[in-house]
Amino acid sequence: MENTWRDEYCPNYGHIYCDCPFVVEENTCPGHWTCNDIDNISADFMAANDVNGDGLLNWEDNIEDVHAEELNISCDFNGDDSVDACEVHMCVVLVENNWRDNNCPDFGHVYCDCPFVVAECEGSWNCEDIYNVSL
Ligand SMILES: [Ca+2]
Ligand SMILES: [Ca+2]
Repeated sequence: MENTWRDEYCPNYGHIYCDCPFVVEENTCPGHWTCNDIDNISADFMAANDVNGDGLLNWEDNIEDVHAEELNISCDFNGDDSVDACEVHMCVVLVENNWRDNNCPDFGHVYCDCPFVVAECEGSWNCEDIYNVSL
């Protein structure tokens, strides 16, 4: 706008060129996974490995021993010897954050809620119950 104005009123004055004074955060990290990607990867992983379709990955799925062992060690966060969809999901989130630490340390971590419904535990309290009980 300034230069258009100068063209009109001071054509001999020349144009002005200014560097942008505002820092636009270069917050990019090529190849990173979004929560959406992580959801899809987790779902694919479950679909590929949950042979009997009960929503859990464990010995019953005939996964090769070593594979299942690794799976349990790295993803069985509650130690019940099965890996449910949310544990897979959490595992993928950890993998992603680990990757970011190595490749884009300034990019920050991703936090994703588990998009899967895992088996309900009858009589258990959910967060809302606990909130109500705590009052
Ligand atoms: Ca299974
Ligand atoms: Ca588990």
